[in-house]
Amino acid sequence: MTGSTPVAIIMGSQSDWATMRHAAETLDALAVAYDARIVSAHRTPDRLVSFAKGAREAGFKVVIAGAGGAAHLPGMTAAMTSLPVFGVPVESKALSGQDSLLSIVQMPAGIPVGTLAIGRAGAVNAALLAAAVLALTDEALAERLDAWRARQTDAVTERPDTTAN
Ligand code: RP5
Repeated sequence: MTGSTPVAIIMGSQSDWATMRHAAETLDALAVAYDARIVSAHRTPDRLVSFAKGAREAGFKVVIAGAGGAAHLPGMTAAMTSLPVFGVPVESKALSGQDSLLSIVQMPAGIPVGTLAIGRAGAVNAALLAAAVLALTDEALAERLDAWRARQTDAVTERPDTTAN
């Protein structure tokens, strides 16, 4: 962890990387530095406490936390840091991520987690939100974010390719 790395991407398990890599790739596209780490609320609780309590001092500005199932990671992280925490519900096998979503979104008043959509869309949007927060004080990043969105707009064709499946 270094002071020049503004975003922490944490996830509960290696198995979450298939989803959370989309957050990482989006930050790569915006040239935003991040540190991706496995931090499990259940299996490595001491690692979670150490990470969350030290996140601000470590120089992070925003935390993206992805977890699935009984997904306590984003909420517990938010309980131990006042940095913005964006939660990504990972699509679970048993309940298709509905368990993850409800675990993350329904925080009691006082400890906020900005909860995104289930799966890849949530991971991409968490990265875009993190970038938008950082862009409040970084004009060059604001321009890269605008350019990213303009490219997305340009990529939408007027009509569907009717030969595609
Ligand atoms: C959660 O349990 C993780 O966030 C992951 O989504 C889920 C399953 O973990 P594994 O059993 O695949 O390691 O803590």
